[in-house]
Parts: sequence; structure tokens; C-alpha cells
Amino acid sequence: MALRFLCASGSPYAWRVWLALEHKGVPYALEMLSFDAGDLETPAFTAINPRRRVPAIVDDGFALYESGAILEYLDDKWPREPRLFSTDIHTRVLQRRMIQEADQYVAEAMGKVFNAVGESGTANQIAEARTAMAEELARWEAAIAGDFVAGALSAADFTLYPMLALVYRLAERRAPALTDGGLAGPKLSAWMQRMKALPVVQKTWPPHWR
Ligand SMILES: N[C@@H](CCC(=O)N[C@@H](CS)C(=O)NCC(=O)O)C(=O)O
Repeated sequence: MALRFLCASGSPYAWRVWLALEHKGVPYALEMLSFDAGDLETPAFTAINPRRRVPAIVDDGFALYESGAILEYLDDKWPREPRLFSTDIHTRVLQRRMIQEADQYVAEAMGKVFNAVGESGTANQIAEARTAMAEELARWEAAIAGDFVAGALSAADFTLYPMLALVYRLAERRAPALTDGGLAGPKLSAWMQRMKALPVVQKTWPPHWR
């Protein structure tokens, strides 16, 4: 039976797993859930993830949530190429570090963006969110050395890209001031273009963004 992938359109955490599944060519059955329809509140879903969040997978009866853990599981269970994590220890640990940095620091700045573009968001909050995100992205700008964030295309790229794509989409639709004057530097902007052009990214583009 194909692995069940429980996803929701636009979730950067779910998109990370979707990219990983496609990249590795793992057969999966996509179950697109709806936040608005209450799909994450059903007993069937909470039995899989009591935290009521996407993504989650069920592989041969084994249920797993938390996108970072799911990526590790996919690479361990299907260790063939292409890999999500490098076989070189130093590159691999850099990829893991970057994932932790994205989940902590980029996510924190992303939360500020979310609050700022919400119903009760103010111009001041938008300016503060922009500063926080720009400061964070400057670190990534300094860190990028090649075509991808750490070595070959990896779990680290699949983690960071959906977060930044979401920030840019929110800016475009709700608060252009967020990206005024350019939020990302030239290397990170070029990386975003490279990521967007990848067939896996095009294939998994959030359905409601199309
Ligand atoms: N740390 C979790 C975060 C997952 C998460 O926050 N998912 C959000 C969507 S982006 C969610 O399902 N939220 C539930 C809701 O909004 O009702 C992971 O990496 O999987």
C-alpha cells in the first residue's frame, strides 16, 4: 500500500514533505485536507496527529508527524539516491543545522509576518516584521556558497523555500511594504528563482496558489 501523505495546501511544513516525497520518488497517496472544513479536528486525523497539524504520514500502519522527523524517516527508509541529506558527515550536519535554524529563527520571523498581515495588523507591525525577516535573511545570504543552501539540493532547501515562498506571497497579496527595497539579497534571490524553476517545486506548487 502506498504511503499516505496528509497535507494541506499552503502549509510550508507540509510542502517540505511533499517536495521530499517527489524528490525521492517515493510512491504516496496524497490526502489534501482543509483547515476550514475542520479536517484536522476529526477523530481519524487526531488519532494520527493529536497536535492536529499537518503534515503527517502513515507508512504501512506507522503514523508519523513533524515535518523534520518525516524527512529523516524518508531518507532512512529509502536510502537510495537522490538523498535528502548528504552522505558526507560535515555537509549532512550543516543541512541539519540549517533545518533547525529555519524551524526556529525563520519561523519566528515568519510568525511576525503572519501577525502583521492579519486583520488587526498595523503599518508599524509590518515594518517590524520586515526588519526581523530582512535581518534573518541576511544571515542566509552570507551562508549560501553554491547553487543550493548546503551542498547539493537537499532537505535544507526543501525546508527554507516553502517558508520564503509563503512570505513573498503574503507580501504580494497583503502587504507589499514587506518586500519594499528587496527583502532578500542577490544570492538568496537567485536561489529562490532556481528553486521555483525546479520540476519538483512546480509539481507541488500549493494548489490554491495556482
Ligand atoms: N512543527 C510542525 C509544524 C506544523 C504546523 O504548524 N502546521 C500548521 C500548518 S502550517 C497546522 O497544521 N496548523 C493547524 C491549524 O492551523 O489548524 C511540523 O514541522 O510539522
